[in-house]
Amino acid sequence: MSKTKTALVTGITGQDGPYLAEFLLTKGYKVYGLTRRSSNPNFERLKNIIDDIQLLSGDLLDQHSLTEAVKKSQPDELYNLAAQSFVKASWEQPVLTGDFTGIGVTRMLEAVRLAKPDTKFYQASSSEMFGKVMETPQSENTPFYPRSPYGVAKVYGHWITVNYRESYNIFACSGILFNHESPNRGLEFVTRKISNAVARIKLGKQKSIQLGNLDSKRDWGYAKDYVEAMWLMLQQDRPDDYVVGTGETHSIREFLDEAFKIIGIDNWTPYVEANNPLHVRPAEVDLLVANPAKAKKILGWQPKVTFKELVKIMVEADLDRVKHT
Ligand code: NDP
Ligand code: GDR
Repeated sequence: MSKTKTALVTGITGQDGPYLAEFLLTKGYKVYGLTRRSSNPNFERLKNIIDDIQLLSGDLLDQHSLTEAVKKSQPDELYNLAAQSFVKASWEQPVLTGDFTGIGVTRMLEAVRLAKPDTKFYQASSSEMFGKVMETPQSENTPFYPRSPYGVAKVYGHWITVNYRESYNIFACSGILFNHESPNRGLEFVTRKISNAVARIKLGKQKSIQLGNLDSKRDWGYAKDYVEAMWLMLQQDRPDDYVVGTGETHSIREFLDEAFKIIGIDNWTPYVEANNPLHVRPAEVDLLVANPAKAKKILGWQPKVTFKELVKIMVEADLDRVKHT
């Protein structure tokens, strides 16, 4: 009989953590999740699996708690999803973002090195590392040019992961994931901000939506598809880095087109205030589009949900949620 595998997931309370945990549970894993102390814990996204996982306390700023979490859980696989992940906030809290999203990766890797060095390690790297893109589409070989303190911190996290692989022979992979969304996306991110506002406008609870730059383009996929790619990376014979995305790009305007169409509105301009200074960034990432050929060839990974389907999933989930609140 094969041994039950154990996984430790940091960032378990975020968007991706619960989807990944659910996926690992269906594969028969014992799943531990790392959470940080809060006066008002919010386990809403964990409600379907809370009884099936074990939570451990730890903070990316606190080396001891991370090492203890690895010691206690003895994971075969560690998925490091925890980060300050909101790009706009990284200009407001650049030092904290560097500490969580950058140095936090070193702390996690040190925990592995000290407590269980044969753990397979996944680092949640980001397409934001490409920033002011040096080529299109972006692949594993495209040079980085980050455009925010968040992007800079992720570049650090990426290279320290590569460095621990090369220095200590740790099975460490970096997944360079492009934007992935879902009904569980935080309300501050543009897709969910739009799907939620569209639902509220339809149900008469909101009149308009304030946004920033509508011209930037993103390669948007569905979060549930992307957690499978994370897992696949750790099932290979050797550790490596992979770009994960759909290979398609769409502007915020196109997202608005699709979202408003679902509630029967073709011209959304009366409902949208663009270029609101609160939401415009000091430096923008104009265009991201993945070249996911390596992930397809080596991992056999392909996205299942299309852009249009993604918008529909999100708007319909918010219509349902708003109706019942
Ligand atoms: P979220 O912002 O939804 O979740 C972030 C998680 O990190 C939360 O569970 C949060 O906990 C936790 N966290 C933050 N700070 C700390 C800390 N100091 N100590 C412990 N935990 C902490 O992110 P996503 O789920 O969307 O993304 C997961 C990872 O993937 C992130 O690293 C993100 O940067 C990266 N990424 C995401 C992409 C996307 O499109 N979603 C694309 C590419 C990369 P709490 O609930 O307590 O705040
Ligand atoms: P991003 O996602 O910065 O790509 O990072 P976000 O949804 O925040 O922004 C996408 C684009 O939309 C423009 N935009 C707005 N964005 C927000 N949040 N709010 C607005 O009102 C608004 N108006 C326009 C932005 O300027 C930007 O061009 C996400 C995060 O999940 C990161 O953690 C992850 O690494 C990357 O995706 C890949």
